[in-house]
Amino acid sequence: MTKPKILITGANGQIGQVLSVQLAKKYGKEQILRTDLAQNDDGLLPYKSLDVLDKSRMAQIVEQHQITQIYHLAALLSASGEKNIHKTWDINFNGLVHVLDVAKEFSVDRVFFPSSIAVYGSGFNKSFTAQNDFRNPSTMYGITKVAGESWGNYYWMKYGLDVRSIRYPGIIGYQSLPGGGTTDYAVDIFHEALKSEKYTCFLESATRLPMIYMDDAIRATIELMEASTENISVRTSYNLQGLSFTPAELAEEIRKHRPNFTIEYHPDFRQEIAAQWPEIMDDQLARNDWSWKPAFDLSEMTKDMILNLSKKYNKDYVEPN
Ligand code: AKB
Repeated sequence: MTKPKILITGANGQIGQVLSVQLAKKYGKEQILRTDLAQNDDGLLPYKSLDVLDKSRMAQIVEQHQITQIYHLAALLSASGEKNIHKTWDINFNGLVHVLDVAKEFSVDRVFFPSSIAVYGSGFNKSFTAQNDFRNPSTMYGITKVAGESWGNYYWMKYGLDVRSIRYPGIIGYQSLPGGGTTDYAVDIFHEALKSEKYTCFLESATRLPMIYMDDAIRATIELMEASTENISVRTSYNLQGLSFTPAELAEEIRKHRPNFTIEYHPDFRQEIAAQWPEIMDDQLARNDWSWKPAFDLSEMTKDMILNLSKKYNKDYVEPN
């Protein structure tokens, strides 16, 4: 099988940074083209500046580099998206439409588009959210994801464009920082646990949300993109479940490694967003169709985060008793 030539948009974001490295390891760095808004990059992997709203430049890059797969990650997240809803619609929705049009025009083989748990909002079963449960998003970010899922499905049905998607839970990793999301607390808390041993959480202690460790999220994404076309039964977006916990449960787990760690709760507007999202996702279809199975539970994820961030912040790592 020939190696894909991959374009990544939003490559400097939380997922993009880690996914680019993983794709380069898998296919070779000459097969990857990272893009984002910044003019220049660190030069370690091929990079070009690209604003996803500039459709003609996107088309030029796809044609010139003979791109065969696009991972379209550029987006504003749920919390920052609420601060400028028109800009959020523009970047998240029109950016995706540009990708779909360009992919269709230049016969790109496969497109990956991340959706999110934010497609749910009210009137659904929070404690075990089915793939096709009612989607009535409460944020502009969620609205762009619901619309985007339908557009991906439409391009598949009408034009045979092979668009694949995952509804990501909150993603936790030590390699990169999130920005502007409601689930960001679950990364920030680890950095603060290592730096100052205390954290002020912007969600209430009992707010349970679906999350996933970065390694699992990246593996899921690549497994989905590598699955045979005939195995893909969902063309909107697959529910994906890694683990679920509350801020209080996470703090308790962190205390096993950092016994002096303390947490306070000062919920802000993000609490209202989180309160309307699922607690646990039913991801049976991902398990059936492309054998999805998460590897990290709360204790393994916490251990790996603390281990890696201890190195970053020059702290000793001590195994809990
Ligand atoms: C956010 O919090 O906005 C994202 C998401 C769950 O889609 N991490």
